[in-house]
Amino acid sequence: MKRSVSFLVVFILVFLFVTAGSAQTYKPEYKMSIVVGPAGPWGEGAARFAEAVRKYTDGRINIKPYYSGQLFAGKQTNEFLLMKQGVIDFALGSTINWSTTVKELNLFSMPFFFPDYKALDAVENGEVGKRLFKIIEEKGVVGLGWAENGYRELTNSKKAVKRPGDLDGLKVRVVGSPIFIDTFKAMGANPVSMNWGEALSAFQQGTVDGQENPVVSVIIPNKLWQVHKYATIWHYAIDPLILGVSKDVWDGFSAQDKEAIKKAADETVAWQKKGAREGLEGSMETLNALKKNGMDVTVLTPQQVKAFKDKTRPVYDKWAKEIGTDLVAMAEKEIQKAVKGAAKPAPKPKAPKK
Ligand code: X2X
Repeated sequence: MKRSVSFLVVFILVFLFVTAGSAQTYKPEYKMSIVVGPAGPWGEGAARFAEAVRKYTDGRINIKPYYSGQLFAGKQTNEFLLMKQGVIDFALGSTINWSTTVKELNLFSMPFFFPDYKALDAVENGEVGKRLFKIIEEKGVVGLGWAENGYRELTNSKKAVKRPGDLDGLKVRVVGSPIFIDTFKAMGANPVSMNWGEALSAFQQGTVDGQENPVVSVIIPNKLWQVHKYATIWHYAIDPLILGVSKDVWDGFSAQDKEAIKKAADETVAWQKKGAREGLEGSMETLNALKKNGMDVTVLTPQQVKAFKDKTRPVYDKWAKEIGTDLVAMAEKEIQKAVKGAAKPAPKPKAPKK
């Protein structure tokens, strides 16, 4: 009798040990942070990701997107820290907002640094992108993919901005990341840092004159033509998004669920990037949408861009040191390669064999 009792106890203990090792204790809801609202490719990308994860994990992982910065109580530059601390589980987050914690991410905010999307993709998908994901992982966030807010363009309520002198005294709202203050000061403007959550009412009240954000992801969904008549298309900085998950949360998922999440992430970022670039890779359709809504749109010529770029040279010098000159040099090499590759004439077709 005694023997069978102890046998039973051992059996129960072994059973508990084995099941504790394999059973995943998942949260009923994983919180996902998004700075902007649900409209546009940024917000829609988050919803699609949550949906795809639910589908591919057969409902085991339930992600809820929290829009308009609800999870960080206004201060968008806190997003990364809150992920690290486990307050936020997932985010489709801007590299700008994370750059106050991860200084290397300022690479993307370097003024007039990325000439086109090909160059950006080459950097994200190459050694630099891998290094950046390694850095963020060491700081507590696993990167699942590169998505995009887009090239940041200027809008304002006062005048058409075509040359550096046009920015003199213009009050421009920027994100609370110091490189933006440096860049706009260098170009002669009067930058004011402000969270996105307060920016829309500041535009309405006219407490600032302008702002800078991408056309498809922010200017159109927020109908900024209602507050700003002038737009300057100058591609002065790019804003990649990272689809990320808190490392502690990630480590708690089973191998099978990690695969499912990766699949959902790959699909989401491909769709999202395409959406953020819609109409901006050569066609004027998207800019016409701004004009139709009454905006005065100036697309700067390469010479006009150069005048602004020259002004920001000291910003480049200062921030290359902050980011790490080796990382900046690596990115520059990849950019040059991408630009040259694109300029190369297509190889001649081989003569058919006789
Ligand atoms: O605050 C902004 O300008 C925004 C929405 O683009 C970012 O989150 C970086």
